[in-house]
Amino acid sequence: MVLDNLGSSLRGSLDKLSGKSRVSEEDVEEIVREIQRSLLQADVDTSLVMDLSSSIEERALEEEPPGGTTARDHVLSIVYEELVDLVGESTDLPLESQTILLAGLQGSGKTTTAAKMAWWFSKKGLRPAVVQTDTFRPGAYDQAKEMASRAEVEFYGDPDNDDPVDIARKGLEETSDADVHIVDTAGRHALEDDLIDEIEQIERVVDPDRNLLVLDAAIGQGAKQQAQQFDESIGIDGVAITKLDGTAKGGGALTAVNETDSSIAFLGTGETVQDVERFEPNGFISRLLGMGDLKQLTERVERAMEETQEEDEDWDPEDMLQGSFTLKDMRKQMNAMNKMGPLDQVMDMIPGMGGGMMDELPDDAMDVTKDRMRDFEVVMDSMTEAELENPRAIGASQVERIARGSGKGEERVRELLEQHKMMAQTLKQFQGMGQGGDMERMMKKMQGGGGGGGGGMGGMGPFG
Ligand SMILES: Nc1nc2c(ncn2[C@@H]2O[C@H](COP(=O)(O)OP(=O)(O)OP(=O)(O)O)[C@@H](O)[C@H]2O)c(=O)[nH]1
Ligand SMILES: [Mg+2]
Repeated sequence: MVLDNLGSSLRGSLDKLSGKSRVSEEDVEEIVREIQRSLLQADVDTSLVMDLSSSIEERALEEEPPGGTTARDHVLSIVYEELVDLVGESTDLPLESQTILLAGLQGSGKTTTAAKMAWWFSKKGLRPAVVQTDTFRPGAYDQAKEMASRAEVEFYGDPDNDDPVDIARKGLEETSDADVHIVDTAGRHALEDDLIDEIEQIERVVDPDRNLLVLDAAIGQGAKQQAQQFDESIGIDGVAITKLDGTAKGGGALTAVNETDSSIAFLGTGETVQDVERFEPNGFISRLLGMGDLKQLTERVERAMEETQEEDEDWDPEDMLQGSFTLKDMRKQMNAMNKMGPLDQVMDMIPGMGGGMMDELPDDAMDVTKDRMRDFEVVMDSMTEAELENPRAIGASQVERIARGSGKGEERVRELLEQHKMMAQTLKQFQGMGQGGDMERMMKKMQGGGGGGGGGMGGMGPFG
């Protein structure tokens, strides 16, 4: 994941501020150094890094922390705002009829992203179609067709036609019933004139509402030039960053976004059509800083619920964000999680478990965690309704009974209670961020005010 170690290294320095009411110049310098190191390691453009760190430094030293805010929270909220500002807003994608053209180098993930985006739009109630115009790579047609069928969306391609422009034209005609047309194009190993010619011609015929550049997260500083060239030829409105599930650093993609004055639209986090997320700057940075990303998590839980028909009349993930977080909520979350994709991705979104925590785990920790979750299930099965609803009331004698009943040992039972407490606490912090704990409203508010410099969000005490 992008800037993976930023969260953990930064939290280290920030923790040193705990208990202090003022930050010293030294403190700020150390924090800024950590940020610089992480960003540069992640291949973010040097001048961007310098701009960012100097504004953090300036603000941390000059701005007065709002009353009652600790030094740590004050600095954290500045870092947060500046990082949100760096990654920028999410590309505007209205949920309406539109045509989207995908561009990018060979293997960047265009075809996969086309199917993922189509799947995403279909989940939003629109009717998408994928049009495959790649006549360059043998197998492109079959691959795109296969992926579109996995996404359960309409598909057009023609393996017998070797004119991509003609395919594009016919594709739009043949799929005219669809609302959202996603046009996939061929890639080349480098930006050659014939690729540029081809995509310009397709662009003219397709007349897209949006052009998205698909970039592999592994692309380093080279992203800048590539982005510039595509921007010059067809104009880039947004970027889809793929393969964020790998070890890639992703900073190059951030640089490309800044270079083209565009924004990030989607993040690809795996090979299947469901491994896609709409980019959300606030959630993204929260996750990066190890604050968890509740909105994404809620969305994934909802999806997982729908898919497994487990939709439970009594349970709405939103409730969890509003009021009390019971062991039942935690169990639902765990159940859904198994259907939500790779555990480490999901973990990243859980408040208190994200970011650095994953880095610190040994390689086989994920399996251990899976075992632990299974144990937690068994432990919960040995609890009464009342205990599940109000775990705080569970005392030593109950722990003993539950341990005996589940055969899992008292330590496991306590671990579960600990874990629940931690999650509940972090949720509370998030609730505190909005007035009246309204998560949706808070997110909107933050999106409206975030990144605007000044102290827009600082006053809300988001980390208090
Ligand atoms: N792990 C992972 N793999 C991905 C992701 N997106 C794409 N891939 C893989 O990357 C490889 C290339 O993806 P494609 O979608 O075929 O890329 P493309 O840009 O269409 O490639 P060309 O058509 O040859 O230019 C495939 O093996 C995909 O499965 C992602 O988000 N995560
Ligand atoms: Mg392709």
